[in-house]
Formats: sequence, C-alpha cells, structure tokens
Amino acid sequence: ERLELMSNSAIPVVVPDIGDADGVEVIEFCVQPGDTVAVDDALIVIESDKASMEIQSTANGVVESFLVALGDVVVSGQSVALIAASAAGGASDAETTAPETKAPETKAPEPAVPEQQTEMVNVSPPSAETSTLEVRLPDIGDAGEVVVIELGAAVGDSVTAEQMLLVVESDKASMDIVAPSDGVVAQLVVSEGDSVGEDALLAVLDVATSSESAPAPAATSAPAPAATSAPKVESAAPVPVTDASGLAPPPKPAAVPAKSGLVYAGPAVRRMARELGVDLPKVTGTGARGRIVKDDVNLFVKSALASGSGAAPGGSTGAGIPAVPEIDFSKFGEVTTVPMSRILKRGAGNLHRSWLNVVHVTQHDEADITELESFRKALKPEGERRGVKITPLAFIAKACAQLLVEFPKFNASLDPAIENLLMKGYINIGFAVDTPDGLLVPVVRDADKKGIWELADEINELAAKARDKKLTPNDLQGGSFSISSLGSIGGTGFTPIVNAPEVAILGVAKLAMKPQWDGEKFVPRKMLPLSLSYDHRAINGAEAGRFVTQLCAVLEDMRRALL
Ligand code: CAO
Repeated sequence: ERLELMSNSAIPVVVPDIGDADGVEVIEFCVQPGDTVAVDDALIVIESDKASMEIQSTANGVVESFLVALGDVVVSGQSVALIAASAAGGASDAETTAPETKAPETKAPEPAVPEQQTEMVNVSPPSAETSTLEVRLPDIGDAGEVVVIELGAAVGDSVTAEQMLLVVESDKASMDIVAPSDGVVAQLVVSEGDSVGEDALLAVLDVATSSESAPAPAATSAPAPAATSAPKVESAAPVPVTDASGLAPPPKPAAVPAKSGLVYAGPAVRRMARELGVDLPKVTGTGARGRIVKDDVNLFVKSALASGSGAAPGGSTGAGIPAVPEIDFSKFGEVTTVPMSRILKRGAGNLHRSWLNVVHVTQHDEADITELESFRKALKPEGERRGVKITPLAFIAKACAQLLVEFPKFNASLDPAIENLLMKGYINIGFAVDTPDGLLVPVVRDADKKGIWELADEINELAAKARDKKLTPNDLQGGSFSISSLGSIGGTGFTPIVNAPEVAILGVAKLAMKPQWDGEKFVPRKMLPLSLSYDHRAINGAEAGRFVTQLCAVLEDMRRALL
C-alpha cells in the first residue's frame, strides 16, 4: 500500500547490507518528512544491541515519507524512506537500487595486522589452566575497512563475556566488539586509530579452561612459540547481531566497562563528540533507550561552557547540568526586561553554588514558645524605654548561639577537599534581611557572648543598615551559622538553602496557636515552626534531630540557655 503512494520521482532508501544481522531496530529519525536532504545525510538510525548505523540519503531532495516507524525491526534491502529527488540532484542508478546490486567494495585484503603484531598474538603460551582465544573483526557488511575508535580494555584486564573490548566505526556505523567469553586480555593487537578489515585479528584473550583458577594475565615476556602452537579454542569472532530476535536489550551496565560501555551513540555523534572533545560517557542520552543524540552533545557543550568549565570538564561542579531552553516569551504576550540588581545577581550566584555543592537535608520541628512570647511581651515597655524593638528573632539567635556551643559541628565548615571539618572558635550568626534590592545576610558577631537586648539591638541596627544600603563588607563577613526568619511574613515552613561554606541554617516560619495535648486535654499553645537545613556531608541526621529537639527545648524554656 505504501508503495502505491510513492510518487513517480520518489526514490526509496533501503537498509544496506548489515552483515550477519537479520534484523535491527529503528531507534531515531534524524529528519522529518518535508526536510530537504542531500546525498549521505543521515535519515534514520538503526541499532542492535552491539552496533548502530545511520541510514543515509541516497539522493538530494526532500524526504517524502518514512516507511518505518520508531521501534520497527528492519532487514537488509528493506525500503525505509522515500526521497522526492530534486531535479538537479537525483540519485545515481547504483544508489537507488538495493544494496544487493550495489556491489560491495572489495573486502579489505587480509586484515591490516602488522607482522610484528602477528607475532605478538602468539606470545601467550597455552598452559594447563588457560588457552587463548582470538577476537577478530566480524562480518561488517559492505563497510570495507573500519577504524578502531575506542579501546575499552587494556592488556591484563579481566573481562567478562559480552564486555566491550573496543569500538570500531565506519563512516556510517559503529560497532562494539565484545569479549566472546570470560578471560584476561593477553594482547590488544590494534590501537585507537587503526584501520582494520573483516576478520582482522583485534585481540587475544587468555581463557580459563580449569574451573578452579582464573586465567593469568598475558605473559607478554614469554618466548613466542610458533603460531600454530596457540590453540584456537573456538571461532572468537563476534558478529554484530547474533540474537535470534536481533533486538536484544542494551547490555547490562554491570557487564560493560564504565568508561565507554554505557555509551549509546551513532557514528556521527561519536565523531562530533571526538571533534568537540566531549567525553561521551558523561553525556546524558535522551534518545531511544538512552541513546545519545547530537542535541545531547550540543547541550552538554553549552552547559559546560556556561559553567565555565570547558567542553570536556573533568567532573568540575556544574558540568553536564542541562541548560534551561531559551524561549521567546514575546510569542505569548508582552515582555519587559528588567535588569537584576547587583545584589540579586550576586545572591543568585551564591545560592546556586550552595545548591549545587551542599548535600541538603532539612529537619523540621515546632517549638512551644507560649511562655517565651509572654516574657517577650512583658519586656516590651522596657524595650521602648531602651529604644530597642524586641522580636522572637533575638531569642532564637540567643538559643542558636547556645546550641552551637553545645553542637560545634553546626558551626563548622568543610575543607575544600572534604577531608576535614574546620571547627571555629567563634559563633557569628548571619541573618537574612529582605531588602528591595535583594537578600542580604549581615552577621552578628560573637552571638554567644551577647544578651537578648544587645542581640535585638544589633539585629535591628544591621537590618536597618541593610535596607538603607549602608552595610559595610565587614558587616557581611565571617558568619558561621545563619538564620532566615519569615515569621513576620507567614508560612508554616520552608527549606532554607545552607549558606555555604557554612553547614547549617535555621528557617523560622510564623508562629501559630495550635492545640497541644498536656496529658489530659488539648490546650492552646503558640507553636513556632523551625526548619534546620544542614549539609549532610558534615552532619548526620541524628545529630540534626538532636540539635533541633534541643533548640525547641531551649525556646520552650529560655532558662535552659543559662545552663
Ligand atoms: N511568628 C510570628 N510573628 C513574628 C515572627 C514569627 N516567627 N517573627 C517576627 N514576628 C513578628 C514580630 O514580633 C513583629 O511583631 P510585633 O511588632 O508585634 O512584635 C513583626 O512580626 C515584625 O517583625 P520584624 O520583621 O520587624 O522583625 P524580625 O526580627 O522578625 O525580622 C528581619 C527581622 C530582618 C529578619 C526581617 O525583617 C526580614 O527581613 N525577614 C525576611 C528574611 C528573608 O527574606 N528570609 C528569606 C531568605 S531566603 O532563604
């Protein structure tokens, strides 16, 4: 039926000779119907569990339609797409016919194994426990010669059956060459960049023949016996797709080396990654079955550049974080651009850095501050006389300072190597101040040595300076613990972001009158929600639980701050 729909000028693109594979899956469409393509442009990617291949256009023109869907199993010679050839750029006869008639290029003569390497193959002498197994390049269809683009194992490595040993690539396909059995790599006959043809000797494995002992690593220094003396246990040449279905699932991660065995990418993507210096195992694949597509590599490079860590970041922070797509919001309505203030921009950078570095956990609790609130209200007239406004924050800061003496880890920092805790002999509490220009965190120094009046006075003064843009750098430095209070605004709780390199921050939400069970009946109590975010690398959950429980106890009865 589909063929009936073909227009006269439509040129079918067929699956080329794919070696021994009797069926592989369509995993990606590289273009859409209607797209203009040129000869050799990738149209579709097909993949088995060991090889992937791009099917390229055989004509210049426009993609009229695809004759297969994602997930379809295809075979050699099957038509997969129709190209409406442009007048100027039709395909040649040879290109439009099925590959059976497209004479495959003469197979590469005997594999390009240099003489010296041939000798090396035989240096692993048979022993009572081991024998050798040759790994040769399987039938590669009409690819001619392929290039070794990646080595996944080194001489002396123990490998398991099906583990990737190396990856070869033609201009259209890449293929994992896997170990045919468990063993030890005795020889790697090829290096990255070598061109090899079908049946070329690639590697030699020492394979245990005794069930008791694993094969010893290759004895490369052993004298080389005659070639015929190395018994060939079996035909070791793996083939691209030998599964009955041809649709075996991707190899299990455990069976492949971490370096490259998890990489699912077509030849064009591999080439692109090599050109850009991108380490493909670090790229998250968004294609079918986690396959890496060109967009993934682009995104990886973009975000690596955005984080200032280069295209091939060696695990530096921020690498590989997918960039948020840029959207033209004006498509949806009016948009006005408002420059961010310097404070906002700097705050954003600090918050992002903390967010990415700190292993955040937040411990929540509620403190019964009914008595504390009565006490605070009772102090108000005195506060007016002193000219000091006294809010719950001064008491919370006092209680925290007390707790930080008791739990010094919450006042510490991690050293950059994450090998030591840097314990501080001072307790300086920063508190978040909301200003029209953004968030500022001035610091009350030596909070543990100050009384409530002094703390309240200093908090008011620093908050006023923050709002009046009068804070000095000194006011903003040296904090060892932070408090973020949204109590005057509202909310039942929130998860504050640790102000790294500090390791803990207390979030305070709005107190609420709540029924509490006093053992006999429910009584109305003023409950203050507290949320302690902490860096789990420095502090464990039990410690955080104890800290917050004790903090509640102190706030419930401030006399404890004297103990
Ligand atoms: N529950 C109920 N009421 C509270 C409260 C709480 N947890 N905390 C404060 N209040 C009350 C105060 O008692 C005061 O009322 P009274 O005058 O009747 O006593 C009123 O709310 C206003 O307090 P305030 O805001 O003037 O003072 P404060 O000490 O509570 O807060 C400051 C000072 C600077 C922390 C605050 O002004 C501020 O900027 N908060 C925002 C902090 C912020 O943006 N955090 C988020 C940062 S992102 O993590």
